[in-house]
Amino acid sequence: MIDKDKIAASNAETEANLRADYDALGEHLSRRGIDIGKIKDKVAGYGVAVPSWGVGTGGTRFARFPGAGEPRNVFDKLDDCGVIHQLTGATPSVSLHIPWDNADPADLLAKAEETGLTFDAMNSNTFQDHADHPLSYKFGSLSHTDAAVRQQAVDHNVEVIELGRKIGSKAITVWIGDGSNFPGQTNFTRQFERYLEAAKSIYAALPDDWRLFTEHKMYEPAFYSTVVQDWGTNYMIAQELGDKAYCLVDLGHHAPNVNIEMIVARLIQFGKLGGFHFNDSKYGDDDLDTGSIDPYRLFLVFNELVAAEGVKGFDPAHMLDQSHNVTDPIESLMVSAMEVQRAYAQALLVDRATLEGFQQDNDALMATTTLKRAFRTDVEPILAMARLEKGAAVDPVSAYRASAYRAKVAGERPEVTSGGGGIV
Ligand SMILES: [Mn+2]
Repeated sequence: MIDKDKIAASNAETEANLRADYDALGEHLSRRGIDIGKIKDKVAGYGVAVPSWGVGTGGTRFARFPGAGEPRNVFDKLDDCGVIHQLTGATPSVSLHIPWDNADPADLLAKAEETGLTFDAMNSNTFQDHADHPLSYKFGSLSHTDAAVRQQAVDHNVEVIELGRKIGSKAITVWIGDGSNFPGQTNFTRQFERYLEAAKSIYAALPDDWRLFTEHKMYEPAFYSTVVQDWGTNYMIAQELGDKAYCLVDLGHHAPNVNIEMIVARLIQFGKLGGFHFNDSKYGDDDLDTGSIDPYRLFLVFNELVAAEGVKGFDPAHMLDQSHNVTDPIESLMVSAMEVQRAYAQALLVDRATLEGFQQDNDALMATTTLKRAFRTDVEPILAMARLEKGAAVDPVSAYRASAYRAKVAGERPEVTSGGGGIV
């Protein structure tokens, strides 16, 4: 973790300027009838989970270039995640991925306490073979033609739930790579029937206070057809399974130009929005940093979420899911967490009563201008003040660089040579 005095020293340099900016923004917002303190309190209470796999350097299908001081195991990952939360105050939980993060639950809990973190949704993995699984997932997992492979995949998911139960998690996210690469390779209907039957077996193992999130993705690794390819299929799954089953929306898992915020609205309307994997994309499932390409879309998603606040049972999980090839993953995850917070703060500024009036009057121009006005407001002083007040860093990236944390862990963690390509 980073020395608290170093964070305080970093904050002292900018505190006076921040207070002046915050007061000026407060005055501006009060003219719009908005209490800046209320917005700041909501932002301060907001958290997004960090994916354990996000703190390692990712890669592409072509190569992976390891970074200095990469985490060697789940405990190193939790140290890195602890630093992200320490500096941003925005990432209180971690989403684990099994088998990558398999460890003794008591040791995981001890490390979580040491780093000030809790565990968010668990993630299972049947898109690659496991050393201790005798059968291969090459031709699928939950939808495989062989019942023994399906059972092996179900058993794995049940084990992940069991581990999650011991460490305080309350949800499991299931994403599978099942599909096909050739027309005719599979029977779409039979394959989906097999998937549903297997998913029902996982659902049956869910504790009463747990939720099951299924995650859709248009393509990859299957390039012709994918079993859970879009939100429509995902919604059918959630409907078939029951009340504890919800849809997870990964922003990168849609065709270009798809109206994701509208999908979010539909899932909210029918009580099936389970949560998010935030990231950004230009072409496909690029796993780029959240808000790095299309911050307006992120804002529009949050506009739907803020509009739904207070709806009974509305409690989507918020997680980041991105891959870092050219940046220090800790820096990318800090910036992304702040981008998510920024979109939330901007969405809180939308004048909803006025917007509704323009919608009712079919005043398209003024309706969209109302949204834009909130989006254009620079809310950085609100975010920074929320961080300052909770002892996090006003400028997390500067404080992180000044701490030399990466150089320190690089000395303790020998560089891992790449075992091959692929996003890991
Ligand atoms: Mn995802």
